[in-house]
Amino acid sequence: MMLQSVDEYETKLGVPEGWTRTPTHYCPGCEHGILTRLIATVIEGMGIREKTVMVDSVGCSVLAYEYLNCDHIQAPHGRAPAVMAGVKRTHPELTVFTVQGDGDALAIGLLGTIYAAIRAEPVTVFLYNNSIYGMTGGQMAPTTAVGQVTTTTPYGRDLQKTGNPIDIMKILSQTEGPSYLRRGILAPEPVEAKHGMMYQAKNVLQAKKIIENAFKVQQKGGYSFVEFLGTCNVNWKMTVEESKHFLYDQVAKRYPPGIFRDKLGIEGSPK
Ligand SMILES: Cc1ncc(C[n+]2csc(CCOP(=O)(O)OP(=O)(O)O)c2C)c(N)n1
Ligand code: SF4
Ligand SMILES: [Mg+2]
Repeated sequence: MMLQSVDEYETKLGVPEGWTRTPTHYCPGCEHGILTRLIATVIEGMGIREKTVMVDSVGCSVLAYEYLNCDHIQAPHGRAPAVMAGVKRTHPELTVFTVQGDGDALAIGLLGTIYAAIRAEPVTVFLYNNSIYGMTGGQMAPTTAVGQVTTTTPYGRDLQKTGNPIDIMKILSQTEGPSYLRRGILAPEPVEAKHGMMYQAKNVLQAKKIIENAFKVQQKGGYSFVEFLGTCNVNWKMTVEESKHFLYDQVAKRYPPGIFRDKLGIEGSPK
């Protein structure tokens, strides 16, 4: 199906109730937009828009307050988990979530991230891991690969100077608090086909299901943390196509997708 304009696309595929139709600032080819749109679709599907609060963090996800028509509070620089806990404790009937970048959640915000998990706050974190500080121009993040060139590691990330990259699934798996720990991929997968390169949407569709699962876990009183792998073609200095290959060939090998904890058996047997 080839659609020519945004209006034609929205007429055919529909506009989620929670989508404001504001043109987004995301760079073309970035999955931040996919994530925001999927969250809007899931919120509509679950009928929770008027009882949902998004805590906006910092990084390219922050402007979701312009795009998602639910309630918002801003808590930049790693403070989202603490603010989510406050909102949820005072309003347990609400669905409370954040979208944080790897810089926000795993650098300045790592302590807040870990303690919210340890306390098993019934809230939901969606982490957008693009291995870099996207919004501020491509500095090294805690998830940047050893050897990866960024604006602050022009000769490649040096293990001796900066240590190993953080794997948040491994860290949170050491704590008893979380009910749902999941890693997924937001980008369509490039595959060789008979007439050239094609993109499979399988993981994008699965990402929608994972978002729904995370909210369901929260509704059952559990803490859910989802790490989504995404690209930042602009700061990786790649074409959109190269960035999808890099994500699947390199990043997803270092951070394999899967279920790391599923206490409530939301995806099958409890784990
Ligand atoms: C105290 C302070 N430190 C740093 C910044 C700059 N800052 C804004 S967003 C950001 C990093 C964003 O990276 P990430 O969280 O990975 O999100 P992304 O844009 O990659 O999705 C930084 C360092 C700031 N505004 N204030
Ligand atoms: S700077 Fe990177 S992460 Fe931010 S919108 Fe652009 S491509 Fe996406
Ligand atoms: Mg980032």
